[in-house]
Amino acid sequence: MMTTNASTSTTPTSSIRRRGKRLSEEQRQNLKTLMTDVQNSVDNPASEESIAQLKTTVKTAFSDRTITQPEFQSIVQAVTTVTTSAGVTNPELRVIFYDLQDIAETSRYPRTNDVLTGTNSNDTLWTGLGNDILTGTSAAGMGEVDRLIGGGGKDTFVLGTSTQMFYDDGNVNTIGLNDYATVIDFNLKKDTIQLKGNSNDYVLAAPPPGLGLTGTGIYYTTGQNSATPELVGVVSGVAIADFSTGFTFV
Ligand SMILES: [Ca+2]
Ligand SMILES: [Ca+2]
Ligand SMILES: [Ca+2]
Repeated sequence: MMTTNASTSTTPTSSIRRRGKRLSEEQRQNLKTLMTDVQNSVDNPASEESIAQLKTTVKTAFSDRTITQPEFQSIVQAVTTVTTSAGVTNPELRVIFYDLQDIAETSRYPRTNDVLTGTNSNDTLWTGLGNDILTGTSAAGMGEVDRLIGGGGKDTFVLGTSTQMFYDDGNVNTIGLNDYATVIDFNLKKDTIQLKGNSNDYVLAAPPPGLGLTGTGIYYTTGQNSATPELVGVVSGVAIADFSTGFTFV
């Protein structure tokens, strides 16, 4: 499952307006780059159908030589579908969603601050240009692998609330590799990861080697989990030494 089934709410400032202006050369170039990057990231025949769908969506959006905001949202959906089905790596995913960010910026879409919540299965969530709050799960995150992409702005990635730590497999003897959230585009200067409890409950270390990921793993280490820390999150491609910046505990 992906954003199709995610629930989203937008601040009241959001307005959908049809832009009469023709596509600029910059927008055209950005779309071309997007399609090239998607194509280069996907090598799985099973995803051909979703790539075809993306091409149709882009072509339809193109047909009147404008990309309205709803058309852009359709492109985002189609890209999300492709990247979910195709085994796209996290660095590739980051490049693709930066391309979408470029399109949104050159199209001057409103910068809304969004609250986006995923489902109780695997999600890829992207929230665009505003200061957004992303929660990968509608339940506790058990058995879910979610990919969170905040886009531009100052974003908050929710890996736990005051009442619930997400992505715990409930087994104190396993690392819990089947449930975690990956933050794809974390910016240590602007973004925040929200965790339940306090910093003493967690350690930051390399991601588990079996996952083939680079960056920083976030492990829960308190109580019965101290012998085998539980993986709850991975910050893709960013080395983080301590909890002094980029985290909030609730
Ligand atoms: Ca999920
Ligand atoms: Ca954002
Ligand atoms: Ca886990």
